Amino acid sequence: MNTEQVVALFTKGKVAESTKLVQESIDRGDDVELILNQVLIKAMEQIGDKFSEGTIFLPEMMVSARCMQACLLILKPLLNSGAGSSGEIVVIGTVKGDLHDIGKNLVATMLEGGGFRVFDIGIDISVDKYVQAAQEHNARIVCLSSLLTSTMPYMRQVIEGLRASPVGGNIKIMVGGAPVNEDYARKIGADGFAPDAGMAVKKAKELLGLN
Ligand code: B1M
Repeated sequence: MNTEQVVALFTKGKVAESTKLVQESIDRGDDVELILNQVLIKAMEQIGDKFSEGTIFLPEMMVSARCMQACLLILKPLLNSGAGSSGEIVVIGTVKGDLHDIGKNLVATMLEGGGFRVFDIGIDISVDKYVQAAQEHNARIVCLSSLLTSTMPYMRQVIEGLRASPVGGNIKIMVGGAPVNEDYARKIGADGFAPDAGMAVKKAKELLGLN
């Protein structure tokens, strides 16, 4: 299985063939993290580049997302192997105006695998909803995801809203998503940034002094 094959199947919306390829790769004993990071995520990046170049359009990006989600369903039990439960509570969501959830779902899966209790509050999440969820679930960490340069600034509003809320003193806030970086995270007042799902687990543990 290689990235080009996956890009070709994804952009044609071939869900069954895509999942078959992933299953065969697992059955051959290929490393699950390599399948995820070196093939599937790389394929989605190339699909994004093709969209930017104008060689594919929104429908292809939408069917690609469907294929990716089906493939991740196969990988999920293998990624989510459980590394001892801390039981610490994380609330995660994609910020208002942003509908991208594949990366956010992956971060949620990996955090669960890392022993956290995760409440995924979905996409297009307003400041009020983050605050409400953090209070309701008594969260120790709130994770914000943003995939669009146009929705990144909203993360600052969420951070300010959370800090000003009654639970503000008790929570750590982490941010991530393709256009986000460490500098930006610091600038908007986040406690932590993670470039990918694996690092999100490490960062969450570090912020709570677990390990
Ligand atoms: Co969209 N899209 N999209 N899209 N899309 C991007 C993001 C884009 C870069 C493509 C491109 O043009 N090259 C571009 C954004 C450009 C920009 O902002 N400058 C873009 C655009 C423009 C758009 C629309 C505006 C297109 C349009 O309508 N004209 C539109 C916006 C809709 C909206 O949100 N309001 C749109 C729509 C869509 C689809 C619905 C078709 C679909 C999303 C489906 C879904 O999510 N259910 C889609 C897709 C699939 C993509 C690309 C191709 C792939 C994203 C993805 O799933 N990657 C994407 C291209 C790209 O990212 N290069 C693109 C795989 C995923 C595993 O990676 O999400 O990065 P990622 O998550 C990673 C890390 O970022 C990190 O960990 C994850 C796992 O390792 N991470 C976190 C993520 N969240 C985190 C939170 C944390 C920590 C780490 O908290 C602590």
